[in-house]
This record gives sequence, structure tokens and C-alpha cells, in this order.
Amino acid sequence: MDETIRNDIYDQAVQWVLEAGTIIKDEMNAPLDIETKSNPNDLVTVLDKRIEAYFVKNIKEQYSNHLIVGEEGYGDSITSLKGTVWIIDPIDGTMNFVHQKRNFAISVGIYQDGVGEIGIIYDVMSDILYHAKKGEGAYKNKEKLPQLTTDVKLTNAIIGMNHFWLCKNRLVDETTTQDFVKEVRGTRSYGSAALEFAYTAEGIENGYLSLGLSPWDVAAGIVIVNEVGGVTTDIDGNKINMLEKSSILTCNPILQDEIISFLQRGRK
Ligand code: 2AM
Ligand code: CA
Repeated sequence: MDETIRNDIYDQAVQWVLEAGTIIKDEMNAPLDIETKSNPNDLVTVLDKRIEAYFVKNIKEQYSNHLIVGEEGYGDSITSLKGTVWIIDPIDGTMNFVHQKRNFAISVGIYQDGVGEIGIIYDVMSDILYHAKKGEGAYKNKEKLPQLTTDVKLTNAIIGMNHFWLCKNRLVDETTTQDFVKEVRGTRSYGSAALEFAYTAEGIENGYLSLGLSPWDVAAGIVIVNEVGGVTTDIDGNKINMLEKSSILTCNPILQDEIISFLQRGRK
């Protein structure tokens, strides 16, 4: 993507993300009208929808040839990543948003012909903006994030993963995931995939595993993690298809092979 065009899109996207954060903070204490989607714990509120509609309206007015994929369906329905595509989760971590009023993020990834060019993850309540442009490094607010450490092993790693990994009938046999949890130094479960990507980029987690995420949960995070030398695949080591849901492993590259082969032992 041309640098001047990319800088313009990036500046505009950051401005909309910050404005969307202000809307959320202004309105989050009004009655939220909570609904469920794929299952009783998959929540959506009027604000998830309102924020996505806000992005779609602005993008369509300013960049009429850009395409949009959004969790709440206000964007386009696309079958290819050709052109400039905004991949948006208006509120990632809706359960945290509803129950805790913190630990949720706005996630915006901007891809050109399938290549991640811009990633923005905004931790709204902490007012922390993680952001990256391809080839220009990743930032936490104004601070440039360093490349990931080369001094980490699985036994002293902190890995983000939720407790469903330890239940029966998941992607990996539960005895293997129990062994995995015992092998690593510690596990964390923050409830927002976008924030887990941001923490992996920041190096405060060494990786994050998910049983199943959609493109809007990972699009921005992949760009940001890439910029500090991190890697993202599915749990079998395959490249992510940004048009489909998949399992996710994002991590320090030093740990990648070991985590994948550990989980393969119990892979169903
Ligand atoms: P969401 O809040 O945007 O739905 C929770 O562990 C993380 O998984 C969140 O980032 C959440 O994103 C994501 N997730 C993806 N699919 C989900 C589902 N069907 N139900 C709940 N969380 C889901
Ligand atoms: Ca969401």
C-alpha cells in the first residue's frame, strides 16, 4: 500500500477508534439491552451494534471503495480479501463489557489484498492504544514496543488460554491440555482475544491460544504481534485464513514449534 495513502487511513482510523471509545464511555451506564447470539454466553449489546454502525457509516462516506467485515454484520459480505478491507470488532470482550465494565477493546485491522497493513487495538477503560503499521513497528500509546525476548522457554512462559481447553470434547484431549497447563509457568484468561494479542506483543504474555476465533477477533492483533517478531497460526501451525473462523496460536516464535508439538500429542 502506498505510504501516503496508508498514513492517511491510519490517522483517520485512530481518530474514529478514539471517538468510538468516547461514545462507549459516555453511554455504557445507560440500560444496555443485552441479547445473545450463537449461544447463551455469546453476548451483544446495543453499543456493539451502534459502534460498528458508526465505523461503517464513516468508512463508506470517506472511502467508498473500501470493504468492511464487522462482527455485527453492518459491513459487506465478502468472499475475497481483494482491495482494502477493514476488519472490525466494535467491542471485543463483550462479556467483560457487560459484567465488569472493563477489559474490553475496540479492534480494527486494515488489510490490502489480504496483507495486514494497519492494526489498532484500543483498551477503552485504560485508555491504552496498541497500534502498528506493517514494517514500522508496534506501539503502546507513544512507546515503541521492543522485539520479543529470545530468553524464554515453555517452562517459564505465561500463556493466555481459557478454561474450556481443560474440558472434554475440545480440539485437544483434556489430559494433554492439563499437562500443558502444568508445563508452563502460568496461564491467564483475560476474556478479550484482542487484548491477549496486545499483551503478547507487549511481552507480558508469551503467547495466547484460542479454540476458535473469527477474523475480527484477530485481524488487528496479527498485525501488531507481527511487528514485534511474533507469529500467528492455527494450533496445527497452518496460516490463518482471514475469511474463516479458526483455532489460534499467537506467540513468541521461540515457543511456536514446542507448543504446536505439545498439543499435537492430544490432537483429536
Ligand atoms: P467477543 O467478545 O467479540 O465476542 C472471549 O474468550 C473471547 O473470545 C473474546 O475475544 C470474544 O470476542 C471471543 N469469542 C469469539 N467467539 C465467541 C463466542 N461464540 N462466544 C463468546 N466469545 C467469543
Ligand atoms: Ca465483539
